[in-house]
Amino acid sequence: MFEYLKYEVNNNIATITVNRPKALNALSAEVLDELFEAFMAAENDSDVGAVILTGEGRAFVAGADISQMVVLTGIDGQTLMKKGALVMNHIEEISKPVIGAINGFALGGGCELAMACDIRIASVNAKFGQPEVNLGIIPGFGGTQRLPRLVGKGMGKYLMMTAEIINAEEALRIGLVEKVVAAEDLISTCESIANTIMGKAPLAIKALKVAVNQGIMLDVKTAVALEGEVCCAPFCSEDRKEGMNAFLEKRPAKFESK
Ligand code: CO8
Repeated sequence: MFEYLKYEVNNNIATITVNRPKALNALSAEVLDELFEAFMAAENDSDVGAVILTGEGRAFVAGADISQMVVLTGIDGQTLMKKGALVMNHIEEISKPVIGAINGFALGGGCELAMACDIRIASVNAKFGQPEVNLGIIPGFGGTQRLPRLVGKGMGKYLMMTAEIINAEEALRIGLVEKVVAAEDLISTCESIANTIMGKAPLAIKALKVAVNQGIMLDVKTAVALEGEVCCAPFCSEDRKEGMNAFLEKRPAKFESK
């Protein structure tokens, strides 16, 4: 189905693995196209309740493909930037939870890809950074915006201006990742988190994503009004009745609606 990705669905979890290990999974235009298609497939598959995104070998993704970018004109560069930004937005906006399993280098476009995920779990071997200024460019797949939103303006500028590569513990300390685990536990930890989330009401998870992703770009008052609008769908669902009745009846809830 894909040349540069592995795509597997097991137990309602779609695992997407960037599979170009000889180039440390660098994001060529072709890989970006396939990522868009793979996330579209996961979104459209009613058997899929969550997505795990990871990389094959010793990298998550070591960035946009420098050997492809080196020959681009300014206009071609803009086209690539738009493609990358579109893919990251698409990943962020799908209705299902996306967990980044960061197994190794997550640099440049790779760190931007990780930041498009809802939740990031890092292996102790993971390394993060935005080294674009070393190449005479700046992050172009959303990094200048998502990094400060995750780690703060000062730390975001520090990382982007110095191009410093940080380890998983430092990424955890600054809030770039949510957990750090042993390499051998990475996928099972992500699967366990995916299963936990899939046990909740899907409409609530979907609404949460919209409220957080869209609300964070607004002033608080407007964002709270958005939260009020977005919470209507889960509140009006059968799952709300089920969840509340289950609590009162002291039994686990069984959610049905998608
Ligand atoms: N692009 C293309 N090939 C890469 C990339 C990359 N980003 N990263 C690694 N590779 C290749 C290497 O060229 C090498 O290939 P080969 O074996 O054919 O020589 C292979 O992967 C293995 O890499 P190394 O031998 O360098 O492995 P090391 O363990 O010595 O080093 C590093 C690992 C530290 C990860 C090193 O490879 C490195 O620094 N890579 C580049 C990291 C980087 O600068 N990333 C940012 C790229 S720019 C970007 O992502 C911007 C996105 C938005 C741009 C929008 C504008 C259009």
